[in-house]
Amino acid sequence: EAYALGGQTAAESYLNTDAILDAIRRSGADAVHPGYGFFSENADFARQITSEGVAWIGPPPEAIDEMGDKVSSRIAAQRGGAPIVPGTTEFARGPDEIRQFGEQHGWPVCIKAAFGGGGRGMKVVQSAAEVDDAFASAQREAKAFFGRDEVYVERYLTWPRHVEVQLVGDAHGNVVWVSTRDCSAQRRHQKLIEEAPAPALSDEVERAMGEAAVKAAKAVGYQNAGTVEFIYQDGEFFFLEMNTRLQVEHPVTELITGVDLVQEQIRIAAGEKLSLRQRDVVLRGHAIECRINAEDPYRFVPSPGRITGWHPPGGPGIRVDSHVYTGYFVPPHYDSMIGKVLTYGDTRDQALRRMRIALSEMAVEGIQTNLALHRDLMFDANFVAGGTSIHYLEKKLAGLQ
Ligand code: MV4
Repeated sequence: EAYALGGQTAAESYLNTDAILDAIRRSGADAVHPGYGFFSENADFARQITSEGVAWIGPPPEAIDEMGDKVSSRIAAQRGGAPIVPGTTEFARGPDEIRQFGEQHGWPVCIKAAFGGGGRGMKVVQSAAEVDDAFASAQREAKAFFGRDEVYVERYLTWPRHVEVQLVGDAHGNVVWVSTRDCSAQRRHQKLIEEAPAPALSDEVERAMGEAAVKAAKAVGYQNAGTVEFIYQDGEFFFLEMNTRLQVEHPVTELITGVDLVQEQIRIAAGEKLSLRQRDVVLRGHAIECRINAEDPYRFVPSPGRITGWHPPGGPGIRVDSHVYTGYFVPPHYDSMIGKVLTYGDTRDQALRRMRIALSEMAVEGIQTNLALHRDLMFDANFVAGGTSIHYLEKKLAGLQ
Protein backbone atom coordinates (compact mmCIF):
# COMPACT_ATOMS: atom_id res chain seq x y z
CA GLU A 1 0.00 0.00 0.00
CA ALA A 2 1.22 3.50 -0.74
CA TYR A 3 0.05 6.71 0.92
CA ALA A 4 0.67 10.06 -0.74
CA LEU A 5 2.08 12.57 1.73
CA GLY A 6 0.91 15.49 -0.42
CA GLY A 7 2.54 18.90 -0.52
CA GLN A 8 4.68 20.60 -3.11
CA THR A 9 7.96 21.03 -1.28
CA ALA A 10 10.27 18.79 0.72
CA ALA A 11 9.05 20.36 3.97
CA GLU A 12 5.44 19.62 3.01
CA SER A 13 6.03 16.03 1.93
CA TYR A 14 8.85 13.69 2.94
CA LEU A 15 10.06 15.94 5.77
CA ASN A 16 6.54 16.50 7.10
CA THR A 17 6.35 14.38 10.26
CA ASP A 18 2.64 15.05 10.75
CA ALA A 19 1.85 13.77 7.27
CA ILE A 20 3.99 10.68 7.88
CA LEU A 21 2.39 10.00 11.27
CA ASP A 22 -1.03 10.42 9.68
CA ALA A 23 -0.15 7.86 6.98
CA ILE A 24 1.01 5.47 9.71
CA ARG A 25 -2.33 5.88 11.54
CA ARG A 26 -4.39 5.46 8.38
CA SER A 27 -2.48 2.34 7.34
CA GLY A 28 -2.81 0.63 10.72
CA ALA A 29 0.91 -0.21 10.61
CA ASP A 30 2.18 -1.72 13.86
CA ALA A 31 5.83 -0.95 13.15
CA VAL A 32 7.83 1.59 11.17
CA HIS A 33 11.12 1.01 9.34
CA PRO A 34 12.75 4.37 8.59
CA GLY A 35 15.01 3.16 5.77
CA TYR A 36 18.40 4.83 5.66
CA GLY A 37 17.19 8.33 4.85
CA PHE A 38 16.22 11.50 6.66
CA PHE A 39 14.41 9.96 9.61
CA SER A 40 16.59 6.95 10.33
CA GLU A 41 18.83 8.79 12.81
CA ASN A 42 16.23 11.20 14.17
CA ALA A 43 15.72 10.38 17.87
CA ASP A 44 12.67 12.66 18.18
CA PHE A 45 10.97 10.90 15.28
CA ALA A 46 11.69 7.55 16.97
CA ARG A 47 10.12 8.88 20.20
CA GLN A 48 7.04 10.12 18.31
CA ILE A 49 6.57 6.72 16.68
CA THR A 50 6.73 4.83 19.97
CA SER A 51 4.44 7.36 21.71
CA GLU A 52 1.82 6.42 19.09
CA GLY A 53 2.04 2.82 20.26
CA VAL A 54 3.83 1.80 17.06
CA ALA A 55 7.10 -0.17 17.17
CA TRP A 56 10.23 1.66 15.99
CA ILE A 57 12.43 -0.60 13.86
CA GLY A 58 15.64 1.07 14.96
CA PRO A 59 17.83 1.78 17.96
CA PRO A 60 16.69 3.32 21.27
CA PRO A 61 16.44 7.13 20.92
CA GLU A 62 18.96 7.55 23.78
CA ALA A 63 21.54 5.53 21.83
CA ILE A 64 20.91 7.63 18.70
CA ASP A 65 21.48 10.77 20.78
CA GLU A 66 24.60 9.53 22.55
CA MET A 67 26.21 8.35 19.31
CA GLY A 68 24.96 11.47 17.51
CA ASP A 69 27.78 13.79 18.45
CA LYS A 70 31.51 13.34 18.21
CA VAL A 71 32.50 14.02 21.78
CA SER A 72 29.83 11.99 23.58
CA SER A 73 30.33 9.05 21.18
CA ARG A 74 34.11 9.13 21.82
CA ILE A 75 33.45 9.11 25.55
CA ALA A 76 31.05 6.16 25.13
CA ALA A 77 33.49 4.18 22.96
CA GLN A 78 36.28 4.81 25.46
CA ARG A 79 34.05 3.80 28.37
CA GLY A 80 33.23 0.55 26.56
CA GLY A 81 36.89 -0.16 25.88
CA ALA A 82 37.11 0.55 22.12
CA PRO A 83 40.25 2.44 20.99
CA ILE A 84 39.51 6.05 19.99
CA VAL A 85 41.74 8.32 17.89
CA PRO A 86 44.27 9.93 20.26
CA GLY A 87 42.88 13.32 21.18
CA THR A 88 40.67 15.08 23.67
CA THR A 89 37.18 14.26 24.88
CA GLU A 90 36.58 17.83 26.04
CA PHE A 91 35.95 21.02 24.12
CA ALA A 92 39.11 22.97 23.31
CA ARG A 93 39.10 26.31 25.15
CA GLY A 94 41.38 28.03 22.65
CA PRO A 95 44.21 27.73 20.09
CA ASP A 96 46.80 27.31 22.86
CA GLU A 97 45.34 23.92 23.79
CA ILE A 98 45.58 22.79 20.15
CA ARG A 99 49.23 23.90 19.96
CA GLN A 100 50.00 22.12 23.19
CA PHE A 101 48.41 18.91 21.90
CA GLY A 102 50.37 19.14 18.62
CA GLU A 103 53.68 19.73 20.37
CA GLN A 104 53.02 16.82 22.70
CA HIS A 105 51.62 14.24 20.26
CA GLY A 106 53.14 15.45 16.98
CA TRP A 107 51.75 17.13 13.87
CA PRO A 108 49.52 17.01 11.90
CA VAL A 109 46.44 17.27 14.11
CA CYS A 110 42.83 17.92 13.15
CA ILE A 111 40.24 20.15 14.74
CA LYS A 112 36.71 18.77 14.58
CA ALA A 113 33.26 20.14 15.36
CA ALA A 114 32.14 18.53 18.64
CA PHE A 115 28.51 18.39 17.47
CA GLY A 116 29.30 17.76 13.83
CA GLY A 117 29.78 14.90 11.42
CA GLY A 118 30.52 14.04 7.83
CA GLY A 119 33.79 15.95 7.64
CA ARG A 120 32.18 19.39 7.83
CA GLY A 121 34.00 21.78 10.11
CA MET A 122 37.07 19.49 10.16
CA LYS A 123 40.40 21.33 9.79
CA VAL A 124 43.76 19.66 9.30
CA VAL A 125 46.60 21.56 10.96
CA GLN A 126 50.17 20.86 9.80
CA SER A 127 52.08 23.03 12.28
CA ALA A 128 51.80 25.42 15.23
CA ALA A 129 51.82 28.40 12.85
CA GLU A 130 48.49 27.29 11.28
CA VAL A 131 46.59 26.81 14.54
CA ASP A 132 45.05 30.28 15.03
CA ASP A 133 43.46 30.43 11.56
CA ALA A 134 42.38 26.78 11.63
CA PHE A 135 40.79 27.15 15.08
CA ALA A 136 38.81 30.21 14.02
CA SER A 137 37.56 28.65 10.79
CA ALA A 138 36.70 25.32 12.49
CA GLN A 139 34.59 27.25 15.04
CA ARG A 140 32.98 29.36 12.32
CA GLU A 141 32.07 26.30 10.20
CA ALA A 142 30.84 24.36 13.23
CA LYS A 143 28.52 27.24 14.12
CA ALA A 144 27.31 27.61 10.53
CA PHE A 145 26.64 23.90 9.91
CA PHE A 146 25.64 22.59 13.32
CA GLY A 147 24.53 25.69 15.25
CA ARG A 148 27.19 25.17 17.95
CA ASP A 149 30.81 26.24 17.78
CA GLU A 150 32.46 23.79 20.20
CA VAL A 151 35.51 22.01 18.73
CA TYR A 152 38.09 19.48 19.93
CA VAL A 153 41.40 18.09 18.69
CA GLU A 154 42.67 14.71 17.45
CA ARG A 155 45.86 13.33 15.96
CA TYR A 156 45.38 13.41 12.16
CA LEU A 157 45.99 10.13 10.32
CA THR A 158 47.33 10.94 6.86
CA TRP A 159 46.53 7.84 4.79
CA PRO A 160 43.97 5.71 6.64
CA ARG A 161 41.40 3.28 5.33
CA HIS A 162 37.72 3.51 6.29
CA VAL A 163 36.81 0.13 7.76
CA GLU A 164 33.46 -0.32 9.46
CA VAL A 165 31.80 -3.11 11.43
CA GLN A 166 28.17 -4.17 10.99
CA LEU A 167 26.51 -5.31 14.18
CA VAL A 168 23.09 -6.26 15.48
CA GLY A 169 21.87 -6.12 19.07
CA ASP A 170 18.62 -7.31 20.64
CA ALA A 171 16.57 -6.21 23.66
CA HIS A 172 18.04 -9.06 25.74
CA GLY A 173 21.59 -7.69 25.89
CA ASN A 174 22.99 -9.73 23.00
CA VAL A 175 25.22 -7.86 20.52
CA VAL A 176 26.86 -9.71 17.62
CA TRP A 177 29.23 -8.29 14.98
CA VAL A 178 28.41 -9.57 11.51
CA SER A 179 31.25 -8.43 9.22
CA THR A 180 33.76 -5.74 8.44
CA ARG A 181 33.40 -3.59 5.32
CA ASP A 182 35.94 -1.41 3.55
CA CYS A 183 34.44 1.84 2.27
CA SER A 184 37.63 3.72 1.44
CA ALA A 185 36.65 4.29 -2.21
CA GLN A 186 34.88 7.61 -1.67
CA ARG A 187 34.82 11.12 -3.03
CA ARG A 188 33.84 14.10 -0.88
CA HIS A 189 32.42 11.72 1.76
CA GLN A 190 30.22 10.01 -0.84
CA LYS A 191 31.01 6.32 -0.91
CA LEU A 192 31.34 4.82 -4.37
CA ILE A 193 32.44 1.21 -3.79
CA GLU A 194 32.21 -0.96 -0.68
CA GLU A 195 33.36 -4.50 -0.03
CA ALA A 196 33.14 -7.17 2.63
CA PRO A 197 35.17 -8.39 4.32
CA ALA A 198 37.66 -5.51 4.41
CA PRO A 199 40.61 -6.75 2.31
CA ALA A 200 44.23 -6.85 3.47
CA LEU A 201 43.32 -7.06 7.15
CA SER A 202 44.74 -9.80 9.35
CA ASP A 203 42.28 -12.18 11.02
CA GLU A 204 43.48 -10.86 14.39
CA VAL A 205 42.78 -7.21 13.50
CA GLU A 206 39.42 -8.14 11.96
CA ARG A 207 38.33 -9.94 15.12
CA ALA A 208 39.69 -7.23 17.44
CA MET A 209 37.78 -4.61 15.44
CA GLY A 210 34.58 -6.64 15.60
CA GLU A 211 34.94 -7.02 19.34
CA ALA A 212 35.73 -3.31 19.78
CA ALA A 213 32.57 -2.44 17.84
CA VAL A 214 30.49 -4.66 20.13
CA LYS A 215 32.03 -2.94 23.18
CA ALA A 216 31.18 0.52 21.84
CA ALA A 217 27.60 -0.59 21.11
CA LYS A 218 27.15 -2.18 24.53
CA ALA A 219 28.39 1.02 26.18
CA VAL A 220 25.25 2.83 24.96
CA GLY A 221 22.80 -0.04 25.37
CA TYR A 222 22.56 -0.40 21.62
CA GLN A 223 19.77 -2.40 20.00
CA ASN A 224 18.92 -3.12 16.37
CA ALA A 225 21.30 -2.88 13.37
CA GLY A 226 24.17 -0.42 13.55
CA THR A 227 27.60 0.28 12.13
CA VAL A 228 30.75 1.34 13.95
CA GLU A 229 33.20 3.27 11.76
CA PHE A 230 36.92 2.97 12.31
CA ILE A 231 39.95 4.42 10.62
CA TYR A 232 42.70 1.87 10.06
CA GLN A 233 46.34 2.70 9.39
CA ASP A 234 49.62 0.82 9.86
CA GLY A 235 47.93 -2.12 11.62
CA GLU A 236 46.10 0.10 14.15
CA PHE A 237 42.43 1.03 14.21
CA PHE A 238 40.51 3.76 16.00
CA PHE A 239 36.81 4.42 16.63
CA LEU A 240 35.55 7.32 14.51
CA GLU A 241 31.77 7.32 14.89
CA MET A 242 28.72 5.07 14.98
CA ASN A 243 25.95 5.14 12.39
CA THR A 244 22.78 4.22 14.24
CA ARG A 245 20.91 2.93 11.20
CA LEU A 246 21.00 0.36 8.43
CA GLN A 247 23.39 1.60 5.73
CA VAL A 248 23.33 1.66 1.94
CA GLU A 249 26.18 -0.88 1.79
CA HIS A 250 24.58 -3.46 4.13
CA PRO A 251 24.04 -6.00 1.29
CA VAL A 252 27.76 -6.80 1.01
CA THR A 253 27.54 -8.10 4.57
CA GLU A 254 24.40 -10.08 3.73
CA LEU A 255 26.12 -11.70 0.75
CA ILE A 256 29.09 -13.05 2.71
CA THR A 257 27.13 -14.14 5.82
CA GLY A 258 23.67 -15.12 4.59
CA VAL A 259 22.19 -12.93 7.33
CA ASP A 260 19.09 -10.97 6.25
CA LEU A 261 19.77 -7.75 8.17
CA VAL A 262 16.32 -6.23 7.67
CA GLN A 263 14.64 -9.43 8.88
CA GLU A 264 16.93 -9.30 11.92
CA GLN A 265 15.92 -5.65 12.51
CA ILE A 266 12.23 -6.58 12.48
CA ARG A 267 12.77 -9.52 14.86
CA ILE A 268 14.66 -7.23 17.25
CA ALA A 269 11.93 -4.57 17.16
CA ALA A 270 9.37 -7.29 17.95
CA GLY A 271 11.33 -8.08 21.12
CA GLU A 272 12.65 -11.42 19.87
CA LYS A 273 16.15 -12.66 20.45
CA LEU A 274 18.76 -12.45 17.68
CA SER A 275 18.53 -15.46 15.37
CA LEU A 276 22.29 -15.94 15.67
CA ARG A 277 25.04 -16.05 18.27
CA GLN A 278 28.55 -14.81 17.60
CA ARG A 279 29.80 -18.32 16.85
CA ASP A 280 27.03 -18.80 14.28
CA VAL A 281 28.32 -15.94 12.11
CA VAL A 282 30.39 -17.53 9.35
CA LEU A 283 32.16 -15.25 6.89
CA ARG A 284 32.34 -16.89 3.49
CA GLY A 285 33.79 -15.46 0.27
CA HIS A 286 33.86 -11.83 -0.77
CA ALA A 287 31.33 -9.23 -1.94
CA ILE A 288 31.69 -5.91 -3.75
CA GLU A 289 29.11 -3.15 -4.23
CA CYS A 290 29.21 -0.44 -6.91
CA ARG A 291 26.81 2.45 -6.34
CA ILE A 292 25.27 3.45 -9.66
CA ASN A 293 24.54 7.17 -9.72
CA ALA A 294 22.72 9.30 -12.28
CA GLU A 295 25.56 11.73 -12.82
CA ASP A 296 28.27 12.86 -15.17
CA PRO A 297 30.90 10.24 -14.28
CA TYR A 298 33.95 12.48 -14.09
CA ARG A 299 32.46 15.88 -13.22
CA PHE A 300 30.03 14.36 -10.67
CA VAL A 301 27.16 16.70 -11.54
CA PRO A 302 23.68 15.12 -11.35
CA SER A 303 22.14 13.87 -14.59
CA PRO A 304 18.39 13.73 -13.95
CA GLY A 305 15.87 12.82 -16.65
CA ARG A 306 14.00 9.95 -18.28
CA ILE A 307 15.63 6.52 -18.35
CA THR A 308 14.88 5.23 -21.86
CA GLY A 309 16.62 1.91 -21.37
CA TRP A 310 17.41 -0.04 -18.19
CA HIS A 311 19.30 -3.29 -18.67
CA PRO A 312 20.52 -4.67 -15.34
CA PRO A 313 22.98 -7.59 -15.30
CA GLY A 314 22.19 -11.02 -13.89
CA GLY A 315 23.66 -14.44 -13.30
CA PRO A 316 25.30 -16.33 -10.47
CA GLY A 317 26.76 -14.17 -7.72
CA ILE A 318 25.14 -10.98 -9.03
CA ARG A 319 22.59 -8.89 -7.06
CA VAL A 320 21.03 -5.64 -8.25
CA ASP A 321 19.06 -3.50 -5.78
CA SER A 322 17.19 -0.73 -7.56
CA HIS A 323 13.85 1.03 -7.80
CA VAL A 324 14.17 2.18 -11.43
CA TYR A 325 12.92 0.77 -14.78
CA THR A 326 12.74 1.74 -18.43
CA GLY A 327 10.57 4.88 -18.54
CA TYR A 328 11.46 5.92 -14.97
CA PHE A 329 12.08 9.64 -14.49
CA VAL A 330 15.05 10.45 -12.25
CA PRO A 331 13.92 13.59 -10.39
CA PRO A 332 16.44 16.41 -10.09
CA HIS A 333 16.20 17.21 -6.38
CA TYR A 334 16.91 13.86 -4.73
CA ASP A 335 19.89 11.60 -4.14
CA SER A 336 21.40 10.60 -7.48
CA MET A 337 21.79 6.90 -6.59
CA ILE A 338 19.63 4.82 -8.95
CA GLY A 339 20.82 1.38 -7.95
CA LYS A 340 23.48 -0.85 -6.49
CA VAL A 341 25.25 -3.60 -8.38
CA LEU A 342 26.73 -6.25 -6.13
CA THR A 343 28.76 -9.33 -6.85
CA TYR A 344 29.70 -12.24 -4.66
CA GLY A 345 32.57 -14.69 -5.19
CA ASP A 346 34.38 -17.42 -3.29
CA THR A 347 37.40 -15.11 -3.43
CA ARG A 348 37.87 -11.35 -3.89
CA ASP A 349 39.29 -12.09 -7.33
CA GLN A 350 36.13 -13.95 -8.36
CA ALA A 351 33.92 -11.15 -7.02
CA LEU A 352 36.02 -8.64 -9.00
CA ARG A 353 35.81 -10.69 -12.22
CA ARG A 354 32.05 -11.06 -11.81
CA MET A 355 31.76 -7.29 -11.25
CA ARG A 356 33.69 -6.59 -14.48
CA ILE A 357 31.26 -8.84 -16.37
CA ALA A 358 28.18 -7.41 -14.62
CA LEU A 359 29.20 -3.83 -15.39
CA SER A 360 30.04 -4.66 -19.00
CA GLU A 361 26.59 -6.24 -19.50
CA MET A 362 24.76 -3.37 -17.85
CA ALA A 363 23.36 -0.49 -19.91
CA VAL A 364 21.47 2.61 -18.84
CA GLU A 365 20.12 4.85 -21.59
CA GLY A 366 18.69 8.37 -21.58
CA ILE A 367 20.74 9.74 -18.68
CA GLN A 368 24.41 9.79 -17.76
CA THR A 369 25.70 7.40 -15.11
CA ASN A 370 28.97 6.61 -13.38
CA LEU A 371 29.10 3.09 -14.93
CA ALA A 372 32.23 3.94 -16.96
CA LEU A 373 34.08 5.04 -13.83
CA HIS A 374 33.20 1.77 -12.08
CA ARG A 375 34.35 -0.25 -15.12
CA ASP A 376 37.64 1.66 -15.03
CA LEU A 377 38.13 1.12 -11.28
CA MET A 378 37.54 -2.64 -11.51
CA PHE A 379 40.69 -2.79 -13.68
CA ASP A 380 42.69 -0.25 -11.65
CA ALA A 381 45.87 -1.97 -10.44
CA ASN A 382 45.78 -0.32 -7.02
CA PHE A 383 42.10 -1.06 -6.42
CA VAL A 384 42.61 -4.63 -7.63
CA ALA A 385 45.50 -5.05 -5.18
CA GLY A 386 43.16 -3.98 -2.33
CA GLY A 387 43.72 -1.81 0.71
CA THR A 388 43.83 1.66 -0.89
CA SER A 389 43.39 4.66 1.43
CA ILE A 390 40.46 7.10 1.69
CA HIS A 391 42.44 9.51 -0.52
CA TYR A 392 43.12 7.11 -3.39
CA LEU A 393 40.04 7.78 -5.54
CA GLU A 394 40.30 11.57 -5.31
CA LYS A 395 44.01 11.38 -6.22
CA LYS A 396 43.27 9.13 -9.18
CA LEU A 397 40.46 11.41 -10.40
CA ALA A 398 42.72 14.47 -10.07
CA GLY A 399 45.23 12.68 -12.31
CA LEU A 400 42.54 12.12 -14.95
CA GLN A 401 41.70 15.84 -15.19
C1 MV4 B 1 39.74 11.74 10.53
C2 MV4 B 1 40.65 11.50 9.48
C3 MV4 B 1 41.99 11.38 9.83
N1 MV4 B 1 42.37 11.53 11.12
N2 MV4 B 1 40.18 11.88 11.80
C4 MV4 B 1 35.95 12.58 7.82
C5 MV4 B 1 34.51 12.59 8.15
C6 MV4 B 1 34.35 11.94 9.47
N3 MV4 B 1 33.58 10.74 9.34
C7 MV4 B 1 35.72 11.68 9.97
N4 MV4 B 1 36.62 11.95 8.89
C8 MV4 B 1 37.95 11.78 9.04
N5 MV4 B 1 38.44 11.87 10.31
C9 MV4 B 1 41.46 11.79 12.07
N6 MV4 B 1 41.87 11.94 13.34
C10 MV4 B 1 40.16 11.38 8.19
C11 MV4 B 1 38.81 11.53 7.97
C12 MV4 B 1 38.36 11.42 6.60
C13 MV4 B 1 37.59 10.33 6.19
C14 MV4 B 1 37.20 9.32 7.06
C15 MV4 B 1 36.42 8.27 6.62
C16 MV4 B 1 36.03 8.20 5.28
C17 MV4 B 1 36.40 9.18 4.42
C18 MV4 B 1 37.18 10.26 4.85
C19 MV4 B 1 37.56 11.24 3.95
C20 MV4 B 1 38.30 12.30 4.37
C21 MV4 B 1 38.69 12.39 5.70
